[in-house]
Amino acid sequence: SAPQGVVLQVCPLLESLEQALATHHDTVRLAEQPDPAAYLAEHGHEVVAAVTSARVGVSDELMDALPKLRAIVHFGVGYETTDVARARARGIDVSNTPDVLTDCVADLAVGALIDVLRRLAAADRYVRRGEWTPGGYPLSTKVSGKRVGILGLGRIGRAIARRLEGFDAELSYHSRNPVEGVPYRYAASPVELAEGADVLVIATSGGAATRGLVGADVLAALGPDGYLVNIARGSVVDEPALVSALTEGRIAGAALDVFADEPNVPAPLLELDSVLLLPHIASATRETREAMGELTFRNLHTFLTEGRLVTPVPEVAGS
Ligand code: 8YV
Repeated sequence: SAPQGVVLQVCPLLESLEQALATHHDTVRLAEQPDPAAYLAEHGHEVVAAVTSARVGVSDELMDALPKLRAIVHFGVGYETTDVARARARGIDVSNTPDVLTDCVADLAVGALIDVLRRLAAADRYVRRGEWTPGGYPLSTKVSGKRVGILGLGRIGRAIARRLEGFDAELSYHSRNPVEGVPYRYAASPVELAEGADVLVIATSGGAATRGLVGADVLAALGPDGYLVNIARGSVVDEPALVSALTEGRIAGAALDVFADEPNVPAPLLELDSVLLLPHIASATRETREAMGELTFRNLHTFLTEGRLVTPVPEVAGS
């Protein structure tokens, strides 16, 4: 059955999505309430659906303040910021925005990989500093034909692998279980994956199941000629271990779109030309963000009119 009631917009969202929510539903913006806690105490029981971002999710505290909540709709493919098991136990449905961002995230992963091996952003800085002397810029590392290990072979991991086939990459992957029907070599552990790779690309989901999966042991296995690319979540990497591996030259470089505590980037990384630092922009194109906004809206709208979500998250969170 289709629940009737207030839609709570938990945090600022894409403008066109905010407009659609305001136009078509009885939507309240929590962040714009003069006293959000007072609003929740007085009106929390009116809320049947919450719309939030992958970054913010719905905290346990907020969930508890919404006794009639029936759906949590995320803008973004990640939803580790919401305790899905807790929501399920209360009969709350949860959705995300898979597929629509896969191309852009995979495009950016490959672009970032090429950037860090060929030192493009660093070379741009060199030119802008007026330091260009013929033959003066240090040689970089070839991309085509490299051994690339992909951690997490879901939709995004596979899209990255497909693109890298065009660069004659030797592809391997690690995930909790081998994936049927893919032509890539399966590595039994992240360490084994890193040992056999020149570049390690992290494309797994975030959350408790993958926290710290790439630690000092994996970075040591990647080695001083190895590169790390992370377009997933900063939590997957032991960030202090990564910072020391990079500053001490125990890995060759890294391309990072995500960090443990965004928007805070560890200060030592700012000094390193071997690191590409991006402000979590893998899905951030006009086309993809609009598609994410539309899918977010469709999830909410279908829930409120038909009582079902269009893209519910998988049964077991994180799979
Ligand atoms: C967004 C993301 O940057 O989809 C995700 O999981 O990380 C990104 O697409 C963002 O989290 C949207 O709120």
